[in-house]
Amino acid sequence: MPEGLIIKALSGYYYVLPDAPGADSVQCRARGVFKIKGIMPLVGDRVIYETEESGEGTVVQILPRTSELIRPPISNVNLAVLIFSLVEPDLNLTLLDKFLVHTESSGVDAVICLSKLDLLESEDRVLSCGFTIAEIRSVYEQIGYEIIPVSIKTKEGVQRVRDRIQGSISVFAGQSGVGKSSLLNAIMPRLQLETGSISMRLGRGKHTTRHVELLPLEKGGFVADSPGFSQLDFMQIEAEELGKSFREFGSFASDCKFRGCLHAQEPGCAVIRAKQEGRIAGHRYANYLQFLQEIKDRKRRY
Ligand SMILES: Nc1nc2c(ncn2[C@@H]2O[C@H](COP(=O)(O)OP(=O)(O)OP(=O)(O)O)[C@@H](O)[C@H]2O)c(=O)[nH]1
Ligand SMILES: [Mg+2]
Ligand SMILES: [Zn+2]
Repeated sequence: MPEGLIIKALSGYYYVLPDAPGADSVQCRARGVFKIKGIMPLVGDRVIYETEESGEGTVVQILPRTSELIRPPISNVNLAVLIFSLVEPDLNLTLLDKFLVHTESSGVDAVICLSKLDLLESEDRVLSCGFTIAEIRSVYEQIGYEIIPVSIKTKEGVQRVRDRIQGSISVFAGQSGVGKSSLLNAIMPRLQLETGSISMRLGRGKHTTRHVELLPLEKGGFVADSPGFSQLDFMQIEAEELGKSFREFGSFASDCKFRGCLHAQEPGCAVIRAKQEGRIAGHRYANYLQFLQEIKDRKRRY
């Protein structure tokens, strides 16, 4: 039976791109057994499928996944391109840190694009989050994240993003209206993905993109556009795991006095000490504490 890649999922159908070069995607249903087992095929899944005479197919097996993201729902990506606009909507560092927890805990590398650079009258402007671009860069680059300021108007950063995603399987993720589809159009003008405007009243996008879809890149690899979202809750991560998703905590956490230290108020916590010494950014630590509380509150609800 042939193998292929799910490039789109829509209304109960999975669109499987056969491995054979030049072939069109096959519209497939999934075997009922997946539902019973509680495993649903995801965009990004490599699958084995069979075709019927009608030309439609059935997904019969999902091959093991190398990674799995919940938001956006996609498997087997090795890079998440997190798009955060500097303004319209305003940059939200708490949401960014939450996304980073999600990618870290899923074992997916992340690049951060700061979009709509052209809308800032000066790059030195202090943003509503209280930082300048230079300050944000300094914090996140030190942790080990690549930061790419971009604009589809001036084309700044576009080539850098194009180079970065070349050859890999990546997904563009971020809030609605930050410019994910616009940036993809700038990278590959032939795509002509639909883009939307920002609601003046709400100051955010209108969910123009409705589904996750993998798009083949010209020189190899795939990139997925995805619908924007504003909420991200911690459905799977445990309190003990959270600290591991903050890359910069790692080198300090091994010096904490207690094993299983949650870096909240434990005596002899090396992470708290590092924060006091300015070696961990204050807002990152504050977000850590907020997420820890959210995880504890979630547990209490069940
Ligand atoms: N000035 C400026 N506007 C931009 C830029 N990038 C995107 N926009 C505008 O932002 C609006 C939203 O862009 P989209 O590409 O639809 O945003 P999206 O992230 O795909 O949104 P969803 O599909 O709803 O998740 C559109 O009006 C774009 O023209 C940019 O670099 N500069
Ligand atoms: Mg879009
Ligand atoms: Zn600690």
